[in-house]
Amino acid sequence: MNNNRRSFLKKLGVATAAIAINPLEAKNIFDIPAPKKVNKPIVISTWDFGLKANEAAWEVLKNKGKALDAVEAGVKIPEGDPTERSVGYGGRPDRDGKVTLDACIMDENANIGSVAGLEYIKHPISVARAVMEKTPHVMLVGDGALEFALSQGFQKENLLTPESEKEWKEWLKESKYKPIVNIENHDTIGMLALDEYGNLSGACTTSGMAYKLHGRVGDSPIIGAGLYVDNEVGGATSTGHGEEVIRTVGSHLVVELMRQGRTPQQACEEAVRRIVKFIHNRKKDVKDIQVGFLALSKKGEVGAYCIQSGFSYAVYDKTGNHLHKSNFEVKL
Ligand code: SD4
Repeated sequence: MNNNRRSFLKKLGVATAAIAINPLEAKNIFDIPAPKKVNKPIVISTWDFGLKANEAAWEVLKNKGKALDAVEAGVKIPEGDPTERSVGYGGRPDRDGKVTLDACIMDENANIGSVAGLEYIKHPISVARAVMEKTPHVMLVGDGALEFALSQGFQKENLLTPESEKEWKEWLKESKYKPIVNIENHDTIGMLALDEYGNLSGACTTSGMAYKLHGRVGDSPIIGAGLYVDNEVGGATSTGHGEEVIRTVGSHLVVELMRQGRTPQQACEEAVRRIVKFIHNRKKDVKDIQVGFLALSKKGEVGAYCIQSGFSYAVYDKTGNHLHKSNFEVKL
């Protein structure tokens, strides 16, 4: 065999091997075509405090900023607000009086970062983003998360405000863990944004269930449970009893239902019904449990649904910033 022929076959061999390894590389048949008509930019977030958070996110989006920057800026508003008793600074503590924070973030390229049980840092979402961008890992917890945050220049602060401390001391008198639906558990800000470039990102941050066991982790910092984003399909986030959301990998479920053709609204409804079914199967009382899902499709369509009345969400798009009441599954 002459050299020319050998090198020709060698080249051919390499090419063939490449095709054998990834036959779909040339044209990925799983690619979902980009939608033609898109409502963008848009940002949506959970609960009434979503309105203020959306304002900060919109500042980024309207100036052609990225969805990732928008969601980080947005959720930092309730994180930094001591009057919001369920997120970041001023959040209700666990049963030991410690404010432990959970947060995660996900961008259009499936980059993810998360922290759980993080103490003393006002903006856990920014630590989650630093985990995503500056470490080879996706999740840091407890002391390790704190050490990492300090190494990145975050300041150590006392997050337990006098109001939260007073309430906690009251709670200690009976020490019963019975979260009040829509109050002690209306904790979490989940936010999803679609930017001018058609890219999606999401963020989720909370102090978790008030008076939880020290070390308890909810759904909010768990990618797939409290937040999920697939840039071809849409994103979803959740609020409420994290244990129920983890059980169903709720936000991932919503996104996968959208991939199968459900609208964001239909997907949220189906995910809530799955949770309600599991509650019944486990013979728990649905009246003690709240879960709400919020979803945003690649086209900029919004969906929201919850177990029982009381969940609200805010939507900011070209028509303005509006608060909505979510429809719900169970009438009590
Ligand atoms: C948690 N899902 O820690 C959070 C709490 C929450 O609305 O969202 N409440 O389980």
